[in-house]
Amino acid sequence: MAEERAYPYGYKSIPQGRRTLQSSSIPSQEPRVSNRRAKLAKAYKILLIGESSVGKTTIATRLCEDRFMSEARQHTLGFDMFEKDFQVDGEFLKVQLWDTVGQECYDSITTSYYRGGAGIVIVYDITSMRSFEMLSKWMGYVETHATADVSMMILGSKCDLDYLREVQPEEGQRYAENFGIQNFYEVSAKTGHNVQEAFESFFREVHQKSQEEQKQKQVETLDEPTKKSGCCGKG
Ligand SMILES: Nc1nc2c(ncn2[C@@H]2O[C@H](COP(=O)(O)OP(=O)(O)OP(=O)(O)O)[C@@H](O)[C@H]2O)c(=O)[nH]1
Ligand SMILES: [Mg+2]
Repeated sequence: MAEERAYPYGYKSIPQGRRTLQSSSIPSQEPRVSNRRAKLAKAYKILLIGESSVGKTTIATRLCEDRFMSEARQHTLGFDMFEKDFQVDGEFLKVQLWDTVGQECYDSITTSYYRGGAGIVIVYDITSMRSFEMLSKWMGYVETHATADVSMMILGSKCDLDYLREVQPEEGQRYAENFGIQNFYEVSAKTGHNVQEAFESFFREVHQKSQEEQKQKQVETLDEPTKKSGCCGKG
């Protein structure tokens, strides 16, 4: 059930939790918030990708609803969107977590949803070497469809099942490092281990990158008249 949370500055609440979306109603651009909310919360679209059954929906449910989904599960049909509010360095952020289906028959549909994504989280299952080997397929999609400087995180899921482990933590860490990805964590949606920590660190990176880009744009705008004066023979 969606959680209601009190906010300061007289701004009542943002409902959190999951919304199942019809593919026709899914915006492919950056998430929009109302003007009033926009002043208070910056919104980011984050995509969750990875092979089927690695635990993407279960991780999103743990993060946004703080519960573990039971064994009686279903493959995600189309897309689910989870919403979560975060506070980073005193600023309120609204995060839309797009949980995509991992089944291969949906591969061509999901590609359009990379547009407008500020961050991408790729999940593999530490008890499945195959899901780890398939990271290269997902990295390929990211390279093809996402913006070049998109923030990324890699998660090794189900770390409570250590006795079934097929992928060592160092292998995951090395893989992430090879791609220059700083945020790598092993998590368990069952126990909640590392879930909050991983996403908090990732959202901080996403937010900082966005702020740096904004500053850069301001500098470029300020530079503009100087360049023009150069054209008049003074520069
Ligand atoms: N023990 C354990 N089981 C988990 C964990 N996370 C997910 N699972 C189980 O793994 C199964 C698959 O989880 P899902 O979240 O449905 O996987 P998915 O990646 O969303 O799969 P698709 O929607 O088909 O792409 C479920 O039975 C979950 O209960 C975990 O941290 N520990
Ligand atoms: Mg799912």
